[in-house]
Amino acid sequence: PVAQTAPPGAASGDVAARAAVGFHAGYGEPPAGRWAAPGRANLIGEHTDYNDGFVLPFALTLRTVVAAAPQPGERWTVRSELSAEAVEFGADEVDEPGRVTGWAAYVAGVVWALREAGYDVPGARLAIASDVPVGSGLSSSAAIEAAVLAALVDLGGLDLPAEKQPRLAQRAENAYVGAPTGIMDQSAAIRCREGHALFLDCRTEAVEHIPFDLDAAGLAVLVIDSRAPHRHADGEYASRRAACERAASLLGVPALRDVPVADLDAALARLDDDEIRRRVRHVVTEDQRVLDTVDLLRAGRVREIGPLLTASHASMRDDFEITVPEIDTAVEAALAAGALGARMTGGGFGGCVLALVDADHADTVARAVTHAYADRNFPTPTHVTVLPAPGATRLA
Ligand code: GAF
Repeated sequence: PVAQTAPPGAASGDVAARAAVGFHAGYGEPPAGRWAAPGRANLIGEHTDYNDGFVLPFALTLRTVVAAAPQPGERWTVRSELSAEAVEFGADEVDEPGRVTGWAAYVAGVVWALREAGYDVPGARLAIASDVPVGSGLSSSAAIEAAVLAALVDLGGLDLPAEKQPRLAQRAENAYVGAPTGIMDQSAAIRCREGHALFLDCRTEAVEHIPFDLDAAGLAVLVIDSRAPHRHADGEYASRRAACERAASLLGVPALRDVPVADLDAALARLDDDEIRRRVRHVVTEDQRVLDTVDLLRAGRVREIGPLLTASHASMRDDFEITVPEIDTAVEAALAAGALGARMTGGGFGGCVLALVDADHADTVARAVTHAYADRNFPTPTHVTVLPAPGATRLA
């Protein structure tokens, strides 16, 4: 298959080298180490995580690298290749969510969440470089959180095993940055394994690494950046989450995960609002599609997951109403050009589409999407072919 490349617009050169160079240029000495965490694509299971349900993301080889070294006292200094200015904060600023804003809030949020959980966080200097595009729905924020967390845990010798790290990174995102997201993205950035998708039960946080061997099946996953601007994504995300919580309470269950798909019709009959009914139908059927996808992958029947991906997209479009015209166009064009399945990946209202394709057909599908965009005067989409990569790690 086609090798994965950095997206257009990304800084050139190896991201790990860029982080080290940025550290040296900013602080006048080499870093003590470098820690990397990936962006993610979600194969299937959208808006199920905060309903205590199931998700199946995999990590990308696009990643964020943090070069870091300790510094005395409770002080943190952060540099990013995206900004000329360093951001510096001490314990006082960090202990009051809202004092550190912008991209540095993801770093301060991790320091804050660690301190709140009782960890003695080492002061540190950090320099960040990233190949994960920002605002494309590939979870650049979780990649920063996971890489910073890995760095601070190592530098401070903190007793925080990988399986406990996603909740802490999620807390940084929810309570410090202020985005009411679920646990999927942080879990993917931290716990994914190369060559596998991460089957995660978002209630228990139990994981199973499911072999996702695209090469062996002669397949590829094409990730197409719709380039659609995120339209009111934050408010819409929060309102979907609130609707799901309301539905669970109307149905008298802790979360929509507790509505078995066999009882769906009976549950829907108890709800009198059509919009709420459609939201519930998406979540309950999406959980089942994750389980069905996992069964097929366990049986090595990768080609056969295509219709489940496409059904997931239809459910997001019609029932959860989180897609936009650019996204639907990309999915339709990919399918018309022979993709085995295609769906939006991530929170929605823009972002990326993933298409499962025969490896030797990837370029044809990508070209078909580009043509469909041109016909509708949408901006030219970009695409990469991806392979399942490992989660957060310390680099040699
Ligand atoms: C975003 C959120 F961050 C995730 O927690 C998840 O809810 C996803 O949207 C939708 O599946 O990526």
